[in-house]
Amino acid sequence: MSLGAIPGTGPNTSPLPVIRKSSKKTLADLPTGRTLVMGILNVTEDSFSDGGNYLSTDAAIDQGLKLLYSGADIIDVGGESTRPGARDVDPALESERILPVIETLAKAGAVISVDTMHVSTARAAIEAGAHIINDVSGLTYEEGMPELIAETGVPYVLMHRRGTAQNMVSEANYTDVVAEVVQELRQLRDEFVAKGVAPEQIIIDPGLGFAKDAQHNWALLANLSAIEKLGHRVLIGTSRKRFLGELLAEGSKSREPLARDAATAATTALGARDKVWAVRVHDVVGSRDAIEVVQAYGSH
Ligand code: PMM
Repeated sequence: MSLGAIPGTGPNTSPLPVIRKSSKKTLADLPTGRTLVMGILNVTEDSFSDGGNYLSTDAAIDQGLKLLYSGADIIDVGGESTRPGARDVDPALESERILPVIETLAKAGAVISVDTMHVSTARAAIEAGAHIINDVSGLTYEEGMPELIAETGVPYVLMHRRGTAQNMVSEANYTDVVAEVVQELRQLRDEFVAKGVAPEQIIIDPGLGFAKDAQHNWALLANLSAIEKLGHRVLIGTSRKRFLGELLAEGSKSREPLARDAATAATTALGARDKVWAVRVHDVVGSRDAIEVVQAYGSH
């Protein structure tokens, strides 16, 4: 039996496809009464769990449509891997990878966010129909990004990260991770607002796994209310991340990324209980189901 066929593992969590009809087209049509699900579409060769799977435009569009019809509220399209040690991708190549995918998925009725750290890519993506910019660069954001976000008025995911993909592992030093992340996010937010970005445009993300070890991630996940106190919508990204692999390790062998989806859905349930705005995940069905469970539970 292949790993993907075992119930509860990988993208084939359900033995039958789950289809949730989607007709939304704009940000304003997104549901407001529950945590949203952002499906991950990495048009990259080296992302840690799905690198190389969707590098061709056709494969990426196919996967985007699968995410959409399995219930993703937003599709997060990225053309550059952000994992520790990842190589920088030239913004021209990044745009070449993602623009045709964005155009097609936006026409198909998807709300699109774009995972990019580059101002030129973000601008081109917005022109191609993207609705949200998701920037993981944190404290090292590219010059001109606040001005672009102010000018276009699009929602902007402001994520916490110290350092770059090359050196962020050595930056994971905190005395009080929750207080320091909140403080650094507040400073960043204030810089963006000072440059003309409206506070309502900003979505805050604690950046789990970015310059954070497993204990830092758990502390942040257990204290989302401290992040929410900044007064913005909150997004979290736990999907298949290393801290889940370490939690589920057998001996010294970390659980494989594709077999971390059930644990990811559990973190979605935790986030939904804390009323986060959205979760960024690979396995959309597992997280949509988890959110429904939390909603039913909360209504009694
Ligand atoms: N994680 C990854 C990439 N982009 N964006 C946001 N806002 N938050 C995250 O936690 C985040 C992100 C890394 O995961 P991937 O390589 O599986 O896409």
